[in-house]
Amino acid sequence: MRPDFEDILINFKKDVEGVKDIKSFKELRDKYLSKEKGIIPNLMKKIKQIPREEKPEYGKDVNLLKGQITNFLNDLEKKIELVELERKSQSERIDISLPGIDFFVGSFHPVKIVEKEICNIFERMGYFIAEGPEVENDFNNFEALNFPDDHPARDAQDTFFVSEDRYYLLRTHTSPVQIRTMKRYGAPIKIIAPGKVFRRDTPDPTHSPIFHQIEGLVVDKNITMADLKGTLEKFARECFSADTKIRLRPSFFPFVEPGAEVDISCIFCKGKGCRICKNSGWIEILGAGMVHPAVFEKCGIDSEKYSGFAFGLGVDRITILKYGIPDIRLFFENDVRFLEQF
Ligand code: FA5
Repeated sequence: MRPDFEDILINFKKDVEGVKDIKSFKELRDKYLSKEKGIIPNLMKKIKQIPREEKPEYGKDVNLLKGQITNFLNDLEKKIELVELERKSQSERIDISLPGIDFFVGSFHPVKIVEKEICNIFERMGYFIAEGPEVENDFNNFEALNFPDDHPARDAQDTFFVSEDRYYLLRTHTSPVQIRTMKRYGAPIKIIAPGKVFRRDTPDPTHSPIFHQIEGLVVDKNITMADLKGTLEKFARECFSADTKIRLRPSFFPFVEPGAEVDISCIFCKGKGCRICKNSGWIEILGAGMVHPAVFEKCGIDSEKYSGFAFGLGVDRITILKYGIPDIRLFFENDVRFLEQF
């Protein structure tokens, strides 16, 4: 090879040492091979000025030089690409041993969990879900439910009224949904109505001014107290355990006749008597009875033709029983440490 070409090759090898990344590699390649300014293409262009007899030798040496530099650059490009790839995978590497980014996951409130469970039990028995507003009127909440004018439940001591004339109020139970449903759809009916209710009760471990009830209402021909008892027995077994028993005690609600308080056998001592059932072996969970004919009349249903039963259960107290919660007020304090356990 011509000595001046050998010098070019030596300089090229020195330049190669300065190549650190793909950018400096491209600069080097352009310096030697770019069509306009590259050293090798320039040498090729110069062939015209070379005396004729030297041309073959010159041409051969230029091609040799070009071949060596091109081969070298091709190898170098592959190496540089590998180095770049390695650098990229290092800088973008995911350390799977690092802890993940924690974020807050919400959950259902315990009262809502139990409300859903109870609704599911009744839905499986063919009940539809009905709803009513939390702000009610006196007619639906009291009058149509056969509460006499001087009934203590109508007293400001017990009820949150929302209008001066005391016609509008926060419903004190879910029973007004019975009235709304009967007036709207007539008989037959088979519904449950879950929702919030409000009473001016002083808070204590088992009382809260806001709590939750589920109302049940069945109206059809030939509905008897035996249907009520069988339904509640089935509910108690599904909600608590298969060996749970129920007991009906006579009681008074103006919108049912006869009326009853319904107890379940204590789920903690299985009826033997313990601190929770106050040694009685029984725990009260709901009120129930046969729909009073006066209520049917207010709603335009013929009480000679139809009969029905109704019940109303306190969801908060059932939740307390199911989870062994010591105080109803925990449901309304919104303490995440309490709520996230469910
Ligand atoms: C009623 O509210 C009737 N409407 C139930 C009813 C419906 C009877 C249909 C007959 C036919 P009572 O006032 O007993 O009944 O309340 C029902 C349930 O609500 C109680 O058994 C209790 O579990 C719950 N409860 C009552 N007051 C409170 C309160 N302040 N805090 C939490 N739960 C309560």
